[in-house]
Amino acid sequence: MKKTLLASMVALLGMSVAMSANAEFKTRNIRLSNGLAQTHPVGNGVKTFDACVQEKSGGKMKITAFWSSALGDDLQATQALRSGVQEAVITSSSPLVGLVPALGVFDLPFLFANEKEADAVVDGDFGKFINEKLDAVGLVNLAYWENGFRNLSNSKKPVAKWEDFDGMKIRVMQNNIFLDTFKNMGANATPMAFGEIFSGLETKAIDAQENPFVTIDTSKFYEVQKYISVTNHAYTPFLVLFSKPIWNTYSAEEKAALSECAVKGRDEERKVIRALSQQSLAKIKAAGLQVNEISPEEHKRMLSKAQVVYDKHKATIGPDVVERVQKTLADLRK
Ligand code: TK8
Repeated sequence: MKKTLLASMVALLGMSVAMSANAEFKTRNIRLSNGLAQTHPVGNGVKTFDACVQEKSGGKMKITAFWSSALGDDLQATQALRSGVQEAVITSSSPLVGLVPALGVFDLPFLFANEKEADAVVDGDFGKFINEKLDAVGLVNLAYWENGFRNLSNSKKPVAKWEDFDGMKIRVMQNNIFLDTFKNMGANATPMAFGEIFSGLETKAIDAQENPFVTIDTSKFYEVQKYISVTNHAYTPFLVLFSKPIWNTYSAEEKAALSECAVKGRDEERKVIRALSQQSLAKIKAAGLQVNEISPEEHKRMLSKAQVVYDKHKATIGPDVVERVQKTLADLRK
């Protein structure tokens, strides 16, 4: 008798401890949108992110993801966050330069040499410095995830040097730096939302697009393209953005859970995308696309050709921002 009483007292105590932890959490259904297909490694990251917030909140918070631009493109979804009608989006930084000009720093061609450098910059002080600018326009950036180094695909001809871009109709992100980079190479660049690429390529409204191998694979662009060039011309990160007006209504525990879990999701997403990249390239090859490498000399030529883009856009990005990233990179390269 005494033993059962004690056991039930212990059980009750356990329940109340669990309840007080969960009392800081309300029922929250977080709608998170994305332009990618769910099969992209961002899907793995979101799964980890969701499992983590569910665990921390005792099942009260959960993430409902919408894929393939189902809730609008990157910029539309971001605006919905700013006005507090949607909780979260995973977006490329590039279409948001109109809101935060400093984000243009990530569009500068050939800025990062490798993923390690990119991680150190975005996960470090420079990333925090950019986050403050996002915060000022109503966006809480929970973490930087990987989109990856971008490569050019097209349906026209092999591209191995900048002159080959000549006259090519290429889709670029809605961003002046990308527009200028490709115009400077001689291409006929058109800004377009991500969700319109596949049909644009299929109907030949555009000849070319540029994205990492994993995106070309999971969004099936290889079905409507013939050539791919390993240009690695830019590394544009993903931002995991949360609506600040909604964020402000959350408890400290809820905020902490989201911040910590977005980082867990990031680690998973980066692991999966890096393991998949070469497999995606192999799949693209197996689908019949011709792969063209860019020689190191040509890479150098492209980089020097791109210098005018740096000069032209430094003022709009913010000279302090460009100098800051260059200083950070110089320190890393010491
Ligand atoms: C997906 C986009 C995509 C980006 C682009 O919504 O637009 O080309 O690289 O990943 O954010």
